[in-house]
Amino acid sequence: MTIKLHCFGESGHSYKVALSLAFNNLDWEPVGIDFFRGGSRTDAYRSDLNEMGEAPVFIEGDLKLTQSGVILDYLSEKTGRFGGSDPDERREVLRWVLWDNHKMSAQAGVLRFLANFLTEEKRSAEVIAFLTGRMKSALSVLETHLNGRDWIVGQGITNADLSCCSYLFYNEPFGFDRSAYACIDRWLARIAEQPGWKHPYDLMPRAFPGAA
Ligand SMILES: N[C@@H](CCC(=O)N[C@@H](CS)C(=O)NCC(=O)O)C(=O)O
Repeated sequence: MTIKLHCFGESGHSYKVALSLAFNNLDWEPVGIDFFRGGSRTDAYRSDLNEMGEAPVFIEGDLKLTQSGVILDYLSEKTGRFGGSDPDERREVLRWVLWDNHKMSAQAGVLRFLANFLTEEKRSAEVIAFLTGRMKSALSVLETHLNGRDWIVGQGITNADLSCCSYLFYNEPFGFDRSAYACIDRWLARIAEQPGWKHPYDLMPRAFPGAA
Protein backbone atom coordinates (compact mmCIF):
# COMPACT_ATOMS: atom_id res chain seq x y z
CA MET A 1 0.00 0.00 0.00
CA THR A 2 1.50 3.31 -1.08
CA ILE A 3 2.03 5.74 1.79
CA LYS A 4 0.85 9.28 1.06
CA LEU A 5 2.64 12.22 2.60
CA HIS A 6 0.76 15.52 2.43
CA CYS A 7 3.60 17.98 2.31
CA PHE A 8 5.32 20.73 0.34
CA GLY A 9 8.94 21.26 -0.65
CA GLU A 10 9.54 24.33 1.49
CA SER A 11 8.40 22.50 4.65
CA GLY A 12 11.34 21.37 6.75
CA HIS A 13 8.98 19.51 9.08
CA SER A 14 7.73 17.51 6.10
CA TYR A 15 11.30 16.94 4.95
CA LYS A 16 12.13 15.04 8.16
CA VAL A 17 9.50 12.46 7.28
CA ALA A 18 10.29 12.44 3.55
CA LEU A 19 13.93 11.71 4.43
CA SER A 20 12.99 8.77 6.64
CA LEU A 21 10.73 7.39 3.89
CA ALA A 22 13.53 7.81 1.34
CA PHE A 23 16.25 6.31 3.57
CA ASN A 24 13.97 3.35 4.30
CA ASN A 25 13.18 2.98 0.60
CA LEU A 26 9.45 2.69 1.40
CA ASP A 27 6.66 2.85 -1.17
CA TRP A 28 5.42 6.44 -0.78
CA GLU A 29 4.31 9.45 -2.73
CA PRO A 30 4.12 13.14 -1.85
CA VAL A 31 0.75 14.88 -2.11
CA GLY A 32 1.39 18.60 -2.55
CA ILE A 33 -0.29 21.17 -0.29
CA ASP A 34 -1.00 24.59 -1.80
CA PHE A 35 0.45 26.08 1.38
CA PHE A 36 1.16 29.66 0.30
CA ARG A 37 -2.43 30.09 -0.94
CA GLY A 38 -3.89 28.87 2.34
CA GLY A 39 -4.22 25.20 1.40
CA SER A 40 -3.69 24.03 4.99
CA ARG A 41 -6.04 26.61 6.48
CA THR A 42 -9.29 25.47 4.92
CA ASP A 43 -12.08 23.85 6.92
CA ALA A 44 -11.73 20.76 4.75
CA TYR A 45 -8.01 20.46 5.53
CA ARG A 46 -8.67 20.77 9.26
CA SER A 47 -11.56 18.31 9.26
CA ASP A 48 -10.16 15.73 6.84
CA LEU A 49 -6.40 15.92 7.39
CA ASN A 50 -5.17 17.83 10.43
CA GLU A 51 -7.16 19.86 12.92
CA MET A 52 -3.90 21.68 13.74
CA GLY A 53 -3.72 23.05 10.20
CA GLU A 54 -0.12 21.89 9.76
CA ALA A 55 2.03 19.87 7.38
CA PRO A 56 3.07 17.07 7.22
CA VAL A 57 0.21 14.58 7.27
CA PHE A 58 1.05 10.90 6.84
CA ILE A 59 -1.53 8.46 5.51
CA GLU A 60 -1.11 4.70 5.25
CA GLY A 61 -4.43 3.02 4.56
CA ASP A 62 -6.68 3.88 7.52
CA LEU A 63 -3.81 5.23 9.58
CA LYS A 64 -3.43 9.00 9.67
CA LEU A 65 -0.61 10.61 11.63
CA THR A 66 0.53 14.18 12.14
CA GLN A 67 3.48 15.79 13.97
CA SER A 68 6.78 14.86 12.33
CA GLY A 69 8.20 13.43 15.57
CA VAL A 70 5.26 11.04 15.93
CA ILE A 71 5.53 9.98 12.29
CA LEU A 72 9.28 9.37 12.62
CA ASP A 73 8.61 7.29 15.71
CA TYR A 74 5.98 5.26 13.85
CA LEU A 75 8.38 4.66 10.95
CA SER A 76 11.00 3.43 13.43
CA GLU A 77 8.47 1.02 14.89
CA LYS A 78 7.65 -0.20 11.38
CA THR A 79 11.20 -0.55 10.06
CA GLY A 80 13.26 -1.08 13.21
CA ARG A 81 15.55 1.77 12.12
CA PHE A 82 16.49 5.22 13.43
CA GLY A 83 14.72 4.95 16.79
CA GLY A 84 17.76 4.17 18.96
CA SER A 85 19.11 0.73 19.78
CA ASP A 86 18.10 0.43 23.46
CA PRO A 87 15.73 2.19 25.88
CA ASP A 88 18.35 4.77 26.91
CA GLU A 89 19.07 5.64 23.29
CA ARG A 90 15.36 5.78 22.47
CA ARG A 91 14.79 8.33 25.23
CA GLU A 92 17.81 10.31 24.06
CA VAL A 93 16.48 10.33 20.48
CA LEU A 94 13.12 11.57 21.75
CA ARG A 95 14.83 14.27 23.83
CA TRP A 96 16.54 15.69 20.72
CA VAL A 97 13.41 15.43 18.57
CA LEU A 98 11.49 17.43 21.18
CA TRP A 99 14.32 19.94 21.49
CA ASP A 100 14.41 20.35 17.74
CA ASN A 101 10.67 20.93 17.53
CA HIS A 102 10.79 23.58 20.25
CA LYS A 103 14.13 25.27 19.82
CA MET A 104 15.49 24.73 16.34
CA SER A 105 12.93 23.94 13.65
CA ALA A 106 10.35 26.15 15.32
CA GLN A 107 12.62 29.19 14.83
CA ALA A 108 14.07 28.07 11.51
CA GLY A 109 10.70 27.47 9.87
CA VAL A 110 9.19 30.79 10.84
CA LEU A 111 12.41 32.66 10.12
CA ARG A 112 12.72 31.19 6.64
CA PHE A 113 9.09 32.02 5.98
CA LEU A 114 9.48 35.64 7.13
CA ALA A 115 12.79 36.23 5.39
CA ASN A 116 12.01 34.58 2.07
CA PHE A 117 8.37 33.95 1.39
CA LEU A 118 6.65 37.10 2.66
CA THR A 119 6.58 40.25 0.58
CA GLU A 120 9.13 42.91 1.65
CA GLU A 121 6.57 45.19 3.29
CA LYS A 122 5.30 42.38 5.52
CA ARG A 123 8.76 41.49 6.86
CA SER A 124 9.42 42.74 10.36
CA ALA A 125 13.12 43.45 10.98
CA GLU A 126 12.59 43.22 14.76
CA VAL A 127 10.91 39.82 14.60
CA ILE A 128 13.56 38.51 12.19
CA ALA A 129 16.33 39.74 14.52
CA PHE A 130 14.67 38.16 17.55
CA LEU A 131 14.22 34.78 15.84
CA THR A 132 17.74 34.91 14.40
CA GLY A 133 19.10 35.26 17.94
CA ARG A 134 17.13 32.23 19.10
CA MET A 135 18.17 30.26 16.03
CA LYS A 136 21.85 31.05 16.63
CA SER A 137 21.57 29.92 20.21
CA ALA A 138 20.04 26.59 19.08
CA LEU A 139 22.78 26.18 16.45
CA SER A 140 25.40 26.71 19.10
CA VAL A 141 23.87 23.95 21.29
CA LEU A 142 23.95 21.57 18.33
CA GLU A 143 27.48 22.57 17.27
CA THR A 144 28.80 21.93 20.79
CA HIS A 145 27.01 18.59 21.04
CA LEU A 146 28.38 17.40 17.69
CA ASN A 147 31.95 18.25 18.60
CA GLY A 148 33.66 14.82 18.72
CA ARG A 149 30.53 12.96 17.62
CA ASP A 150 29.46 11.65 14.21
CA TRP A 151 25.77 11.47 15.12
CA ILE A 152 23.56 13.18 17.67
CA VAL A 153 22.79 9.92 19.51
CA GLY A 154 24.80 6.71 19.52
CA GLN A 155 26.88 5.34 16.68
CA GLY A 156 24.55 5.79 13.71
CA ILE A 157 21.95 8.02 12.18
CA THR A 158 18.68 8.30 14.14
CA ASN A 159 15.49 10.33 14.15
CA ALA A 160 17.37 12.91 16.21
CA ASP A 161 19.54 13.61 13.14
CA LEU A 162 16.59 13.51 10.73
CA SER A 163 14.67 15.99 12.84
CA CYS A 164 17.48 18.43 13.60
CA CYS A 165 18.99 18.52 10.11
CA SER A 166 15.89 19.30 8.09
CA TYR A 167 15.94 23.09 7.79
CA LEU A 168 19.72 23.19 7.53
CA PHE A 169 19.69 21.75 4.01
CA TYR A 170 17.81 24.72 2.53
CA ASN A 171 19.80 27.34 0.67
CA GLU A 172 17.52 30.36 1.17
CA PRO A 173 19.08 32.76 3.70
CA PHE A 174 17.67 32.51 7.23
CA GLY A 175 20.59 33.25 9.52
CA PHE A 176 22.42 29.93 9.09
CA ASP A 177 25.88 30.22 7.58
CA ARG A 178 27.03 26.61 7.28
CA SER A 179 30.70 27.57 6.99
CA ALA A 180 30.57 29.07 10.50
CA TYR A 181 29.69 25.72 12.10
CA ALA A 182 32.40 23.15 11.34
CA CYS A 183 30.85 20.23 13.27
CA ILE A 184 27.36 20.83 11.86
CA ASP A 185 28.87 21.15 8.40
CA ARG A 186 30.60 17.75 8.62
CA TRP A 187 27.47 16.15 10.13
CA LEU A 188 25.26 17.48 7.30
CA ALA A 189 27.76 16.10 4.77
CA ARG A 190 27.59 12.71 6.54
CA ILE A 191 23.77 12.71 6.33
CA ALA A 192 23.87 13.68 2.65
CA GLU A 193 26.15 10.70 1.97
CA GLN A 194 23.51 8.21 3.18
CA PRO A 195 21.97 6.07 0.41
CA GLY A 196 18.68 7.60 -0.73
CA TRP A 197 19.44 11.15 0.43
CA LYS A 198 17.91 13.91 -1.65
CA HIS A 199 17.46 17.65 -1.22
CA PRO A 200 13.95 18.60 -0.02
CA TYR A 201 13.05 20.13 -3.37
CA ASP A 202 13.89 16.80 -5.04
CA LEU A 203 11.66 14.82 -2.68
CA MET A 204 8.56 17.03 -2.43
CA PRO A 205 6.71 19.39 -4.79
CA ARG A 206 7.33 23.07 -4.22
CA ALA A 207 4.40 25.26 -3.22
CA PHE A 208 5.82 28.77 -3.47
CA PRO A 209 4.07 30.45 -6.42
CA GLY A 210 6.39 30.65 -9.40
CA ALA A 211 8.92 28.16 -7.96
CA ALA A 212 10.14 25.51 -10.40
N1 LIG B 1 5.66 20.30 15.28
C1 LIG B 1 5.06 20.16 13.97
C2 LIG B 1 5.26 21.46 13.21
C3 LIG B 1 4.55 21.42 11.88
C4 LIG B 1 4.57 22.80 11.23
O1 LIG B 1 4.65 23.85 11.88
N2 LIG B 1 4.44 22.78 9.90
C5 LIG B 1 4.38 24.02 9.16
C6 LIG B 1 4.88 23.82 7.76
S1 LIG B 1 6.61 23.48 7.77
C7 LIG B 1 2.94 24.45 9.10
O2 LIG B 1 2.11 23.70 8.65
N3 LIG B 1 2.65 25.67 9.56
C8 LIG B 1 1.34 26.21 9.51
C9 LIG B 1 1.08 27.12 10.66
O3 LIG B 1 1.93 27.26 11.54
O4 LIG B 1 -0.01 27.67 10.67
C10 LIG B 1 5.66 18.97 13.23
O5 LIG B 1 6.81 18.64 13.54
O6 LIG B 1 4.99 18.35 12.38
